[in-house]
Amino acid sequence: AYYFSEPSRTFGEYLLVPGYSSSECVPTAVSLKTPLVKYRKGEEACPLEMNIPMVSAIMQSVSGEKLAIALAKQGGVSFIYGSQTIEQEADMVRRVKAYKKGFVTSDSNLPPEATLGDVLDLKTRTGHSTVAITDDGTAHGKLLGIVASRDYRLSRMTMDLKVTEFMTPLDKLVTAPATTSLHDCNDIIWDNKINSLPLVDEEGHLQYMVFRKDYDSHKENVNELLDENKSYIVGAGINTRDFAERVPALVEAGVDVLCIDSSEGFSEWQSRTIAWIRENYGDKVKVGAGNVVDREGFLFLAKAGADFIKIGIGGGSICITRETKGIGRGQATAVIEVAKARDEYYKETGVYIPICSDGGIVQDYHITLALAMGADFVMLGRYFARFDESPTNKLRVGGNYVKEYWGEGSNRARNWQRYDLGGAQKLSFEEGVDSYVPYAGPLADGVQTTLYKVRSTMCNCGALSIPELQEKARLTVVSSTSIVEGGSHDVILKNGPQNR
Ligand code: MZP
Repeated sequence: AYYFSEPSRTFGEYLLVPGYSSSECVPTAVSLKTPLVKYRKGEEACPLEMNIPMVSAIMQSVSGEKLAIALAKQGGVSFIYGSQTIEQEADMVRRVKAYKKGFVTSDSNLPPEATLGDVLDLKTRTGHSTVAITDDGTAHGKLLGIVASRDYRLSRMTMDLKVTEFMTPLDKLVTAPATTSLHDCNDIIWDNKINSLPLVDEEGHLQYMVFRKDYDSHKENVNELLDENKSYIVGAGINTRDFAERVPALVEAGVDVLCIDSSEGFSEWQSRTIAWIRENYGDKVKVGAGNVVDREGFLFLAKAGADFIKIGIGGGSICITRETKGIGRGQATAVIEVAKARDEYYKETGVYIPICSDGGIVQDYHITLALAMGADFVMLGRYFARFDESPTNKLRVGGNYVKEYWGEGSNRARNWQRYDLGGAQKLSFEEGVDSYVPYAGPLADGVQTTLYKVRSTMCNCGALSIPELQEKARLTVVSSTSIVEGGSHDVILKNGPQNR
C-alpha cells in the first residue's frame, strides 16, 4: 500500500493570515466573477462565467427550479437534480429558461417576481414611475434599457436637483452602449429614442433615473427586449447510465451546462459519458465531471475532456460514505492538491479547467478558504437547503423552524446511479442520511450576507478578485487549542451563539 506522508485536513483546520490592504481595497470594489467552464489561454473570455462563486448541489432537497431562479438572480448557478425522470428534469430546466430577467430600481415598489414582459407603474422617491432593466435583475447588473410609464415627464428643475445631489454633471451625458454598467452614470440611447441617465449612489446602487423632457416610452419597446436572449443560466445533473437519452432532452430544454453527478468520478464510466457527449455535440455542450480528491483523478478527467472538475468525497454534511466505505479525503487537502494539478496542467497545455470544491462548507469563511486554496467556485447543499426557495418542507421542530434536507445516497432519494459501479440497478446500502437544517429565510438575504463576509476577508488579504486572492493568500494550519481561542470563550453569553 501507498501511504500519504501528511494527514488530510479540512477547512476548519486553517486560517487566513491577513496581508496589507490599501484604501482602495473595500468590499464593494471586490469582483467575485469566476469561470464555470474551461477556456484556452489567449481566448478573450471564458465561454461561461458566473458573477459569484457559488453553485447549488445536484440534490432533490436543494436544486429545484425555484432555487435555480433565486440563485441565478444573485449571479450563481444551480444544477437541477438528475434523480428524477428525464421528462421531469427537462421540464424544470425549461421553466427556468422561460423565466425572463427582471426589472429593478432600488427605490421602487417593484415586486420581486416582476418579469420582463410586465409593464408596471412604479412609484420612485421622485414620485415618477421608472424601471431600469438590468442583465441580472439586480441593481448591480448591467443596464440594458429603461422603461417609464407613458405619462412620465421629468421637469428640468427636478433633474437639476437630483443631479446636484448626486454630483453627476449634465455635461457628462454621453451615449452609452447597451452594456453600460450602472456604475458608469452615462446617458443611454436605447432604440435611438430614449435618452436617460441612471444616478447611482456611492456603492453603485441605482437611486434615480433621469429622462429627457421628450421621453416617451411605449409598450412595444419593452417587448422588443424580449427578442433578445435574457434568460438565466441553469445547469443540470446527468448520470453515467442514461446519458444517451437524458443529455439530448436537457439540451433541447435549453440547459447551459451539465455535470456528471457521481460520488466518485475517477472511473471509466465518466470518460465514456464525456466521450459520448463530444461525439454527438463536440464542444458545444459543456459538461463538468467528478468527484475526485487527488492529482491523478483530476488529470484523468481533464484528459477525458471535462469542462470543469468537482472535488470532494465524504465531506458532505449528509454524507456517511467515509463511515460506510472508509474512502475519502479531508476537503482542504483535496482542494490544495487538485488546484496545484490544475495550475500545472494550465502551464503545460494552455487550457484552464475550473475546479469546484463540493461539500463540507459549514461556516461562510470556508468559502473564502476554498477559493484561497485554488477553487474557482464552491458547490453547496446544506447551505441552500435552509432557504425558502429550496424544494423541501418547512416544519416546526422543538420550537424552531427547520427545513428538510436529505442525501442523494439516502433511502429517501434512492439515487443509485450516483453510486453505480456497474452492479445491480439499486441502492444496495445507504451512504447518506435524512435530516433537518435550520430555516434561514430568503436566499437573497443569506447569499448577500455570506458574500459580504467573503469580500471583507478578501480585502483583509489585499485581494480585489479571486485570482488575486489565490496569489496573495497566506494560510496557516491551526492547533486545536487555537480553534477554541477563535470562538467566544471565557465569557457567559447573554444571547446564546446565534449572532455569530
Ligand atoms: P454539503 O454542502 O451539504 O456539505 O454537501 C453537499 C454535497 O454532498 C453534494 O454536492 C454532494 O456532492 C454530496 N452528497 C449528496 N448526497 C450525498 C449522500 O447522500 C452526498 N451521501 O454525499
